[in-house]
Amino acid sequence: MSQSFSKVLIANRGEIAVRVIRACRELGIATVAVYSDADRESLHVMMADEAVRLGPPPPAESYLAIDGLVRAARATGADAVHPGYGFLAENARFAEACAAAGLVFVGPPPAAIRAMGDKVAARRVAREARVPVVPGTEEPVASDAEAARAAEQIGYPVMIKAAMGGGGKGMRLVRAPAELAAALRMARSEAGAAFGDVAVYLERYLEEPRHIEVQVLADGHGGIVHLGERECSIQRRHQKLVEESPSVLVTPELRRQMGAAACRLAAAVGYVNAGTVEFLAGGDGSFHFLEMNTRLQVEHPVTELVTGRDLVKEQLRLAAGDKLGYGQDDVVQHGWAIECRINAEDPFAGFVPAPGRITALRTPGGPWVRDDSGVYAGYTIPSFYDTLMAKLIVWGPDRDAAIARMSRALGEYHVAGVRTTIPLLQHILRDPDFVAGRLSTHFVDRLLRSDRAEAAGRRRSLALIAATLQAYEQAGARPPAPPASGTSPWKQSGRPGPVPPRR
Ligand code: MV4
Repeated sequence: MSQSFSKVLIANRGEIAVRVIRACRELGIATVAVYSDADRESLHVMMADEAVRLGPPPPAESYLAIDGLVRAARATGADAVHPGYGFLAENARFAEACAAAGLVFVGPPPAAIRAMGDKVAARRVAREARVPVVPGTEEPVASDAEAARAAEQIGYPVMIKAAMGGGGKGMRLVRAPAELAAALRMARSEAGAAFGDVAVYLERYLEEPRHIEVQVLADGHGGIVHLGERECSIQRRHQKLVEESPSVLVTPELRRQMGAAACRLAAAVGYVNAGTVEFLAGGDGSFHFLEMNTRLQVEHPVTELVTGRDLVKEQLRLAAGDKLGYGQDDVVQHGWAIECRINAEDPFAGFVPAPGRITALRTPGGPWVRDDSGVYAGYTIPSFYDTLMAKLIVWGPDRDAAIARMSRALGEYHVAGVRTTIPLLQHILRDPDFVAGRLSTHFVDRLLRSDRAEAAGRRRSLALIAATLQAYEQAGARPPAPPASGTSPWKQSGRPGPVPPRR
């Protein structure tokens, strides 16, 4: 490394803070953890070389408090700040505050964060870079009449999206002109409450897309490569459950096209560091730009396992001003990797968050099994943050081998004291459609439709998950929304859902 860091402050918590600490330790870089009062006993605090208290548990008073984080970095003599994902990772003002304090922000330039945070601006950059975008408006729609004209031109069904949104929050599907005005009103009000900006735009609604994203790495010297794709279609309410790389849908030619498009976008926006370009892909080889995530992603390990490259070390190197040092031809994908997110949520109670004390824990091992966890036996999962406990990632020479290995590893995972999503993950891994690679963004909803689950016969617990979910959805309109922590305040979805019935 040209000018490596001597100490890095990690402005995050949980498994991703642990992940960054591990990379730093291997590089001989000292680490500073930060923690809220709810995280005194957290694994990232125990693993870092030193730790600084931020404040009370609410994110606004701890992990989102820019001044406190910058002060902690200055006080400990850190020379760089890694934001992880969520919290302040995509906050341009935080990146600027770091720079103003003489700290290197381990992420892209503030201008790139800003441009990609504004979805209308991001679509413009993509169009200008000849990246296929979903047909839609080039500007936010100013009035109902303008929206109606635009929708006719785009063709129904259309999707209303918040200009400053992302990640699926504040979206509204409109199937017919008669529904448009009411949907616009709702979308604007949701966007205003969640993002502080009522601007919305329209896109053509793609019916059964797959969510495929491309990992890019860019240095500050004109070097840009992509590290292939991740298939992220297996999700529930915009929370991914299972991710894999490569994608069964992506041929070498499609990979070349999507990769080149992602690199063109990164170049056009002046990107430096690791970033992810999200696409919706059809089964016919078509793909359309959705948004760019200007951070390290939760699911980055599947890319690491198939490319053999440590993305956090790459981030640190690139932030220090290094050149990539290799080109696209040097990037090779080998074998197949799958990640399962293990959340402390009760799948038998409408996926209600299940914080509490982990009384016993046995984690899987064996060849090509990786457990990226933020917890330990005896640890109490606090209720203030998101429910992600751990990520289980496996590698195999091909998809079938990776699926078999993941099933085996999930079977070895024992968590006592809190409910987890492991039972649902087991069902997904055994599902005939999943095994055959028939994936779409509707996969989990379909799996959890009670009739389908009941038809699964011997898979009794799947029927139970589906039935309890249905009961919760009927009782409370919707099960509790995932907690908003881990997202920036302007990405939060406003108020939480109704409290589900107790069993
Ligand atoms: C769409 C779409 C269909 N058509 N846009 C959801 C997350 C956000 N980033 C965008 N999302 C979608 N945008 C158009 N024009 C369908 C989704 C979508 C989705 C996308 C990726 C993964 C899961 C999803 C689940 C439901 C809807």
